Amino acid sequence: MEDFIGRISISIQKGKVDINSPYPPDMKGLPGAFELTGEALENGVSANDILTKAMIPAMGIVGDLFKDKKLFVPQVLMCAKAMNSAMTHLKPYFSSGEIQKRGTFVIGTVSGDLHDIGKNLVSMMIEGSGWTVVDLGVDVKTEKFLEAIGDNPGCILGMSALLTTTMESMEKSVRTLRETFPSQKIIVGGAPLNKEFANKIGADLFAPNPQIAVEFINSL
Ligand code: B1M
Repeated sequence: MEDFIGRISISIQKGKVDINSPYPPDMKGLPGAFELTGEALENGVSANDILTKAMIPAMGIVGDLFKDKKLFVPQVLMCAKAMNSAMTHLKPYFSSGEIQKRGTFVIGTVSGDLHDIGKNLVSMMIEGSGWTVVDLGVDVKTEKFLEAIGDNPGCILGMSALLTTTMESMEKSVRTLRETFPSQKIIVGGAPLNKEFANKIGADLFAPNPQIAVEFINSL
């Protein structure tokens, strides 16, 4: 079992998706996260062990390296892709209830803003740490956030904004959401934001990177 756990972890850390993936060049022709996860399950390794001992710690390592600028966006996207390919094998176990999900995280890029690369990274990292993610996409109006919170009681909400102009829509959305759901946990992120802005608009956390968001929601 340890062998599979270690190999799945390495394949995710290195962004090795499957046997046909040419990335990373030094692993060309080798099985990736997809094949190794399938094999591990066939050999009796539990879905829960694969998730909690290989995948989640691997994405944690990736997040830390990204935070420390030792990995960059394209590499992190490959790691997330590798993790997602492994997840396809685990999905049936999630739905059967064998794996306990930590909760639901609703995320969207705020109204007027079409940037989604950062948001997608956050979604993938949070999904990789064991949460169900409801991704509302980009240009999300306040009403859509309200509806999603209503549909997912107890969820944590994440909002992303990349433009100084759309920081205003974020502020409006947070203030409106607070009127209906005063105790809703809200995390905000995006390059032009900072802690002072998050405090001013009444968000619970400014996450400068996905790993801070992961650490925060896992601590709740
Ligand atoms: Co746009 N754009 N863009 N753009 N774009 C910026 C943001 C800009 C800084 C470029 C510049 O002028 N230097 C500038 C904003 C200026 C400002 O407002 N201060 C800008 C502009 C002006 C525009 C347009 C207005 C351009 C135009 O049409 N005249 C237009 C606006 C469209 C719109 O949204 N309505 C526009 C369009 C676009 C593209 C469509 C071409 C494309 C987006 C493609 C896409 O997302 N699918 C694009 C891109 C790619 C960029 C840059 C080059 C890169 C953004 C990015 O993806 N970075 C950007 C310049 C730059 O940042 N260097 C720029 C990588 C990404 C991983 O980082 O999103 O910051 P980021 O996410 C980080 C953290 O912020 C954090 O985690 C991520 C990883 O660390 N994070 C969170 C983000 N959300 C989080 C949420 C969390 C937690 C952490 O919890 C919920």
